[in-house]
Amino acid sequence: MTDPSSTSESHYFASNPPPPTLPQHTAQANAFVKHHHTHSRRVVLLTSGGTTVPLENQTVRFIDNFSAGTRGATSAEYFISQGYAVIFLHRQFSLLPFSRHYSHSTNCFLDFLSEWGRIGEGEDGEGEDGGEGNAGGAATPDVVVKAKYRREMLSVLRKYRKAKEQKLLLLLPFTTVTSYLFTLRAIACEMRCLGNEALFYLAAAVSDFFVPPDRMAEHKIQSGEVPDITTSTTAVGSAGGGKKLVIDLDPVPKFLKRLVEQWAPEAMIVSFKLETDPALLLKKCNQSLERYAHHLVIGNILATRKYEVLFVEEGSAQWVRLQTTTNASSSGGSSEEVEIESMIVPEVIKRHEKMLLKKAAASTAI
Ligand code: PAZ
Repeated sequence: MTDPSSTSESHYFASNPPPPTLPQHTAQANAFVKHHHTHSRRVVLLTSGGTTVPLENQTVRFIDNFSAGTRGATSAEYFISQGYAVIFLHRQFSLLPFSRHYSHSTNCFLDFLSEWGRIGEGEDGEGEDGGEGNAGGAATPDVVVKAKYRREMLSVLRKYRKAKEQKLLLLLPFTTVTSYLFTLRAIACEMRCLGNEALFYLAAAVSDFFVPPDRMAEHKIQSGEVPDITTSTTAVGSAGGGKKLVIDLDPVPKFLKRLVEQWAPEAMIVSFKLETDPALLLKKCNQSLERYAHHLVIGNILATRKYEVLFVEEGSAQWVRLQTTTNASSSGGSSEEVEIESMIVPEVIKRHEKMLLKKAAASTAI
């Protein structure tokens, strides 16, 4: 009997246009994978951020979700520090590894800087250059990092440079759910040569629904007009005489099954599951494991995702929690805060290593 998910997935790829960036991103992934394969380095495909669902072909409006890419960008740094090469498939303009410490924060990055030699610029330490300033007055002052941020920034800078020099990070952006899925499929196929050295860490918040192309409005939906009845995004008269935008979405086929069974059959696959109702979390994680038969589901609740996550594997469920409930999100300032990804990533790697050992033992036993 034909698996219905396989036909809906084939239909999805046949009926939606691939992103124009696909050939370039595939070639980049190919070169990256080859490079690290020859250096016997493990590679993780890490997805991060939210996908959009466009409502118009020439997109003015789209549906989005909350994800800023914190989990993904933070995890990428820990994978790199553990010797993995990272393909970072991320929502365009979401947080990036390393630069995340100084972007999207409450501080503008300019707040970390001061002019070299200027004294008494403000009450929060500006001008405190440790006595090295050119108070004598050079013609063009230099821009320097404020003393109180230097240690932390130097540490981030060194890690970033090392990752760049060793080519450990490949940044591939997406925006829509369709471009995400096309790119995920293409990269997974490029990674097949890595066998079980490949790891998938799927932290992106991917839309479950989309507007299929045959029902997509070409131009900006006009609030004053009732569009063609055949379009899915249809403005109709409401009971009150005003206009209502009714959006008719189709389900996105479940791709995890395809990833596990066909695109990356030997790799270790870790998915994330987000819920808002704690009573549902374990059940949904178990359902996901049963349905897709992959290795690990990491469950998290929207409100507490920065402090605790639930590791769910076949036959076991285990909470991983931070000791304190301090907000560990990046502020660029203190290095004291512990990020939960510093606990998640080593736990995932431990399981990856176990899987590699098990497979190695099985192949020598044959
Ligand atoms: O991007 P972020 O750090 O704000 O959020 C991370 C997350 C909650 C999107 C991620 O941990 C997650 O659960 N991703 C999968 C979501 C899902 O499809 O259920």
